[in-house]
Amino acid sequence: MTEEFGLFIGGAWTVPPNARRFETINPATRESVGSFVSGTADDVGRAIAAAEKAFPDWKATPAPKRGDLLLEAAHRLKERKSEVGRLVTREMGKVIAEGLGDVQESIDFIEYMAGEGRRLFGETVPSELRSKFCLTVRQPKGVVACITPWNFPTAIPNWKIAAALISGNTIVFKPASNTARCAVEVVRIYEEAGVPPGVLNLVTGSGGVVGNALVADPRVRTISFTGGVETGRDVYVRGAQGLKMVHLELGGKNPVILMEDADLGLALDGVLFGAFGTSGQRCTATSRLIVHEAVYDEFLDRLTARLDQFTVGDPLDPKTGMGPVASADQERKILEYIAVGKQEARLRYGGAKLTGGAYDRGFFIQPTIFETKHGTRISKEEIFGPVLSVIRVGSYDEAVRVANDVDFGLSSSIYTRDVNRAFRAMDDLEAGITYINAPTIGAEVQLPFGGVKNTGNGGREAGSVAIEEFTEIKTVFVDFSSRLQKAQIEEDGGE
Ligand code: UN1
Repeated sequence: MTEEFGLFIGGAWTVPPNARRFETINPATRESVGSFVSGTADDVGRAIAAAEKAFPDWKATPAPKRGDLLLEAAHRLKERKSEVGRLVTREMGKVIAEGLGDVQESIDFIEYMAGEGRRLFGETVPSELRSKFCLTVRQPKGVVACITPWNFPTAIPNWKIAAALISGNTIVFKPASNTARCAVEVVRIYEEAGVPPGVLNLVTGSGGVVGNALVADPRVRTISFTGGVETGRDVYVRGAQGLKMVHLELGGKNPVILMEDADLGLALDGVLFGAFGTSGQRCTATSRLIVHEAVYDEFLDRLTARLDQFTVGDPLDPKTGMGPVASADQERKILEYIAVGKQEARLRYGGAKLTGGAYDRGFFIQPTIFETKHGTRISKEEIFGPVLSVIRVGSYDEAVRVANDVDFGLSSSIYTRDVNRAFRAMDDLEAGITYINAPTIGAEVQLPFGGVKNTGNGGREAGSVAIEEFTEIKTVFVDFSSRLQKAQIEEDGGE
């Protein structure tokens, strides 16, 4: 029997009468993981009302006390790390080391944000007038919507939830449908930690219904969205109608530049992890390898030799290198791109769905490498799967030109031993994140995360800047002169 879960509204798990349901499945086996309520606009309305009701008291709760709640949540998640990590792997398909990493990233960030409860700094700034004091304070925004993807089913929700909570907001959380079970677990952690009723609400269901209702509702002041570009643009445009703050984290087409002086062994490990970790389903995944011609043939030979040793299979087996892709939908899209690649580029490795035996039960695709010219669709569009486009270049300048000539700008990387070139790359690469001698994935939570161009609309998550998304700045002027003082206007009215 598939276990059934409800919505979490106003501090209680509820199943609305006549609720329609959907199930999530394990992408390695197609076994059912859980059954969830397809939330309606009405459910969203109730969740927003609960969040609105809970807001004044949560706002009034001292931020360090809100931090205590986060620490408790982090503590509980730590105790259950292995169980929740396995759940991530079962429902999303990433290998178990990465399932555990997903949970660890949640723990790290919740702890980090707990500390932010004793900072939430404002500024004090001198006044142009005597006996006057000027300062800023941070205030929560109110009810915020967190709309999250399936590829980091605990970490990305927690990036948003922990930052929103410490800032004093109340939340309606709408997770990706195919990782709804993980979302339930995220909410349970906060529930067990004692989050007051209404402060965190969960409405599962489709983007078309639940997401739309959140975006349309005037009571939701801020929307934090991570997902695809098309949906993100739609959320942004429609959110703009209500003059909402919309924070977007969208796609990537992240390059690794491999220069002729690179440590090739180091780069091999990095490219394998960056391109095929999480089956390439990270916004930060290495999807382009831009290689200097002097090391091109050698590196590709070594890369394909390493892939021959790579096992694709059961993600719960610690020896597996790469698990399935996350869903039938993902499999279809990736195979479509592979078909495009076969038309426009040279297939160097893989390029097929894995079949036979246990593979037939899940969504398994070979790690795939294309050799391509810059400018093909596979070299410019986000694939979000285990497909690496390799591009040959003749110089550093050409490498940077190619790296930058895409619509996205999330992560980027260069392998070189030349310190001057490394620092130049730091300046030259158009991306929110640049790695030197490391792959494009694996950002740490205490640093800002986000990108330029179509990767977003200028905001950053993680790091202490994460609170900017979820706070308003209030400017306060305290005049203790006991008389009317006029800024900008001379005392004697003179010129
Ligand atoms: C994402 O894929 O949207 O930097 C997030 C990384 C992870 C987060 C990725 N820490 O690869």
